[in-house]
Amino acid sequence: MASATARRGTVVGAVLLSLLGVPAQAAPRQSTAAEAGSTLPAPDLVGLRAVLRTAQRQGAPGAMARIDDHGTAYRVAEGLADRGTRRALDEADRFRIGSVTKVFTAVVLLQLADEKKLRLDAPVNRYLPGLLPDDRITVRHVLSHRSGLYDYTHDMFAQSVQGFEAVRGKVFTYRELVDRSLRRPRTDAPGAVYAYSNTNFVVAGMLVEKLTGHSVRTEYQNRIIEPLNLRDTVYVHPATKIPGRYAHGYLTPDQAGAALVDATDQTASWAQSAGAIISTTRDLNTFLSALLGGRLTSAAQLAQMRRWMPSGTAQAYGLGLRRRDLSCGVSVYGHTGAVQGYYTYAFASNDGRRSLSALANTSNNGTVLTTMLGTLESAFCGERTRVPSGSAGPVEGPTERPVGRPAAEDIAHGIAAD
Ligand code: HEL
Repeated sequence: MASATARRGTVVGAVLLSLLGVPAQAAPRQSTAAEAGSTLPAPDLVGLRAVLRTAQRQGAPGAMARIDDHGTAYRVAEGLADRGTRRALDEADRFRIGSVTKVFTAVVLLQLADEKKLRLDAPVNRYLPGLLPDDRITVRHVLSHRSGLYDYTHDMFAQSVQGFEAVRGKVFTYRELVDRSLRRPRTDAPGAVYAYSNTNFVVAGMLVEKLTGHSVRTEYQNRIIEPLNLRDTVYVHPATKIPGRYAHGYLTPDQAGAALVDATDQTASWAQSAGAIISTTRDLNTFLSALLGGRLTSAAQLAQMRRWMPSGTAQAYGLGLRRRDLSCGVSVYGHTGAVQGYYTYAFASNDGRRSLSALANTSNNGTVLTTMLGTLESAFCGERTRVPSGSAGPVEGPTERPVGRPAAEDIAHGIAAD
């Protein structure tokens, strides 16, 4: 299983309640013994490699994962970082993490709550007067995707390649993005239901900038990146290049059989505080371990992040944080990301002592996205949930669904299946 190169999957020992307006079903979930971390089964590295190879067969040029477990790092990578040069994907490669950015943005706001500069149940309009058309929309609604604000990316990316090419060089102000959302009716009353919308985390970015007087870039840097020494984590918006060593990202066109589009260079301005951070698997594991380990916010604010709303099959959403309930009964906490060319999974155990970050360098390929969910099973459930080689199911199957339409993922409208 282990070999000398990261591409072959080197295994290396490394040094390393309802008072707040939340409905009853959102009460914090009790941890099980298995979630305590120390009782987790050993990671299944053979199964992990099989998942990555399957993603590759299903259309990802490359796929990789890193598990950090009580100071030991396990790295597995398959395939290519760059189809042009045929350079192998490597764990040192940076990539666009998409909506995993939302966890960073939420952490900054919860730190501001710790500093008494922000109240989660205050209306957004208290801090950004006149921004939203309804004074009942609170900061908590925004961070839990219950604002009812329409997701402007539904229109923007209705056609994947054309939509992307139209914005890849554009620079938007936050207000322009919010205005795009407000041109459409709101989807629900404030607080009514969970409905994922990037608009929420654009508003969150505006709150960060208003309350601190600094750019989100400065706040990510000072509050998270520097304290945790995340050397490969950068926010370069509106620059289009990923600095240093990076994996290229390949967008899958909507038309079956059309050539992949290299989507690496873009402003990611449509995403900004909702999805424009660049990082590595190592840094994401460090970040989530620190968050779940209680080293980024007070225990009280972390508990707020972990007040769950159901958000689909075997998953729930807190404040900028997803919970996924795995087949072995273990729940893990983090986020997923889908930005053109890159699918990311970044999750940690209840105590933060085991973390998994995984990348497939393609997007708009729902089969790959669903397959990559298997990295969580391998990392946290061990061998018991390994899908046998050659069996039916997501792990060996060809692309059976139209591209861009994952089966069981929690995806914004117009992005994937209902
Ligand atoms: S979608 C998600 C994921 N989130 C949301 C956000 C992010 N990413 C986006 O909103 C990007 C949408 C366009 C992506 C593009 C592609 O696949 O490259 N798709 C299309 O253009 C489809 N027509 C809920 C999956 C998350 O996990 O939170 O990241």
